[in-house]
Amino acid sequence: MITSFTKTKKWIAVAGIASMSISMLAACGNKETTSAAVNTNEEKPLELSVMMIQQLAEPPKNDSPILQKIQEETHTKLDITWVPASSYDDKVSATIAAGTMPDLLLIRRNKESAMLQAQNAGVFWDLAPYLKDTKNLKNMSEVSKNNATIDGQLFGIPRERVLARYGMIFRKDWLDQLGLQPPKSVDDIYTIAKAFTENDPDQNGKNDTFGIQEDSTMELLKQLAVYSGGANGWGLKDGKIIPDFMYPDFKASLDLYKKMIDEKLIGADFPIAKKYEYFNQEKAGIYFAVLDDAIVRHTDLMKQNPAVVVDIAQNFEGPQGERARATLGYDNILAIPKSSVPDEGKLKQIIAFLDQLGEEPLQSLLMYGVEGTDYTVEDNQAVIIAGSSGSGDWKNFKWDDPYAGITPKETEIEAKVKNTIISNSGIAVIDYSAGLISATNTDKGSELRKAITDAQVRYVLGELDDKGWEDAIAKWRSSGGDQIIEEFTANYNETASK
Ligand SMILES: [Ca+2]
Repeated sequence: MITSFTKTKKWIAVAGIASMSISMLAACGNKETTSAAVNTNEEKPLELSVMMIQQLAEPPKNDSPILQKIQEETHTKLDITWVPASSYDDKVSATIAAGTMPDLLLIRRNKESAMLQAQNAGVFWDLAPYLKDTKNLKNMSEVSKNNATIDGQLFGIPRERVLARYGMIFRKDWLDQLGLQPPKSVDDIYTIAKAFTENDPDQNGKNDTFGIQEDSTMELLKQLAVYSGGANGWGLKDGKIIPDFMYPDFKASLDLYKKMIDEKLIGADFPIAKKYEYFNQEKAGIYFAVLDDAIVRHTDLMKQNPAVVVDIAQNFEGPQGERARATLGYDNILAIPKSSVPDEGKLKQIIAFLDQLGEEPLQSLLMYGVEGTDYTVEDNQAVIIAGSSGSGDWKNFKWDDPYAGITPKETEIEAKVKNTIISNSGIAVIDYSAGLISATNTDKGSELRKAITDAQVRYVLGELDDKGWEDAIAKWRSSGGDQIIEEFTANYNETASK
C-alpha cells in the first residue's frame, strides 16, 4: 500500500488535483479497497471492486439476477460502486486523488486534460501488451483501439461504438404528402427542407412548419462539411492534420447553412433550441443526429399521432462519393489502476474477466438481461418481454460490438438503422484527432475551438461578415491553432511510421 500511496501522491503533484475541495476528497473516503493478495487458490472466486457509471435513476440492486449470472459465469465476486452519471467524472478524479482506487473502473473523456494526465502519469496499466494473449479482446475494433490509444499505450479497454452512426432523420409521411423522393445529395436536403417550410407538409392550411431543427451543436454543418469532401472535426490534407474549417469547401457549407437560416428553413433560435423539441411538436420535419435517435426519441410522438412515419437517410453523394460522419468508434474505457492491482497475476485475471464479457452468454446478458425474465428467443431473435427493464445499467460493462450476440426482433426502422450503419461503415469518415495527441490541444484546444464555434453561429445569423469569419480563423491560428496543427501532424507521422 505504501508504494501505491507514494505513486498516487506523485501523480497528484503532476496533475494539480491537490486543489480539489476537501468535501470531494472526503466523499470518496468511505470505500476502502484492499490491495490484492496473490490469488493462489483456483477454487476461490476472483474478488473485484469496480466503479461503474449509473445512467438510470436507480442503481442495479445487490441481489440482481444479472449480477449473479455474471459472477457465476466468470467465477468472480463483484463489489460494484454505481456512481450517477452527473457526478461520475468528479468522483473519478476524487478517487484518484485520494488513492482509494477500485480494481476496475470506467474512465470517461480519456483524451481530455485531467484523465489524459492521469494516464500519462502511469496511474493505469497499459493493456496493449496483454491483448495478444486474449481470446476476444485481441479482436476488438481497430478503429476503437487506435482512437483510445495514447502514444502506443492503451490504458483501458475501449467500449466499441458503431462508426457510421450520424445521418439525417426526417418525416417520411411529410415527404410522401409532398410527392418528394428521399434525399440523395446535399441539394436534395435543401429542396426537402424548403418544401417542408413552404408547402404545408402537414396539410392543415397553415404556414406553421419549417425544414430543419438544429441546436447549438450545429450537427448539420458538421455533416455538410463531411459530404462536401472535408473533415469530420480534423482531417488529413496535403500531409497535414487540419481542422474542418480550414478545408477549401467548408465556407460553401457555412454559406449554405446561412442561406437556410435566411430562408427560415432552419430556425434562427437554434443556439438555444432543445434537441428533438420542434420535431416532436411536429413543427420541424428534419434533424441531423445519430441515426438510432429515430428509434428512441419519438415514441410519444408516434403514440399521439399514428400518421407519423420517421425515416432515416445517410448515403449522400458528394465530390468524393458517398461519405458518412463517423463517431470516435468508442465511448469510454475500462481501466485497471496500478495502485489497487499492483501485481501482474491479478491484472491478467481482470483482463480475462473482461475478455469473457465479450462472448456468449455474457454478450446477450449485458445487452438484454436474463433469458426468460427479460427476453425470450424466437427464431434466433431476442424478443423483449413486456414490462422488463432489460439489462439496464449492466449494459455499461459491455465493451464489444454492440451488434454482436443475439439480435433483437426488430421493427422496420430498427432494422433499417442497423443495416444502414453496418453497410456504411466503409464510407465512415473518422476524426483524425481522436487518435492523436497535441499538448497545445490538450491545454487550450477546446477554448480555441469555442471561439470558432461562436464565429460560426454569428456568421450564419448575419452578425459577422466574410472578413469577420476570416479574422476568427486567423486568430485561431495565431493563438495556438497553428501549433496544434504542427503537433497533431508530427504525432500522426510518428504513429504512421510505427
Ligand atoms: Ca402547415
